[in-house]
Amino acid sequence: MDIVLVEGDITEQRVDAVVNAANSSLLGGGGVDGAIHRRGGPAILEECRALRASRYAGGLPAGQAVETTAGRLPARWVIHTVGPVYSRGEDRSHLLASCYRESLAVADRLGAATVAFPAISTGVYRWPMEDAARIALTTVRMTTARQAASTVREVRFVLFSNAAYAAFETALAESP
Ligand code: AR6
Repeated sequence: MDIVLVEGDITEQRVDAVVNAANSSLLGGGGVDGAIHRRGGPAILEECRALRASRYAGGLPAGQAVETTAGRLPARWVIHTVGPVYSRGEDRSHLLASCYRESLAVADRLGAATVAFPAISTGVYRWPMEDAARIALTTVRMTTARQAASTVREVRFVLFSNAAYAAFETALAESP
């Protein structure tokens, strides 16, 4: 399994699955979520609404993941996951780690070979980039090491700024 870092826009990635840093409502928002819905078109929101009306009437809890179509994106699926809001008073790293783990489990169930992740929780949810990068890389490495039979062959982190890319590059070099 390869881990690849790119600086760019996740909506332009030709991959099997694009992970969305959504919120519990699943009904869209700003940041990467807004970009995915804008570029992917209304088919994604339609499936999100159906999920809210069935499996996730109370919203998708933080740390969990669920797939929809990718609409007009150059991908097959969008995997929506809800990152935790950063808190100085409470350690919520297990929820951030869970986003990566659960998204990879969904990708494996779908049979995806390539998966693109944004830096979950590092925008509106204010998680410090260096710490988020360390959690992301450690979790992806641990998860894929445990699931040797997974269909996932490439995990691509798509970083939206030079600073985000640099933080992931450092964390990649340091991660066990
Ligand atoms: N491609 C890749 N990364 C992006 C893109 C893009 N097109 N756009 C933004 N980022 P955020 P969160 C980066 O705020 O912190 C939404 O309103 C961005 O620079 O999208 O998990 C949801 O609906 C940052 O590093 O997600 C939720 O309400 C990272 O993606 C809430 O924001 C994540 O920033 C979720 O907050």
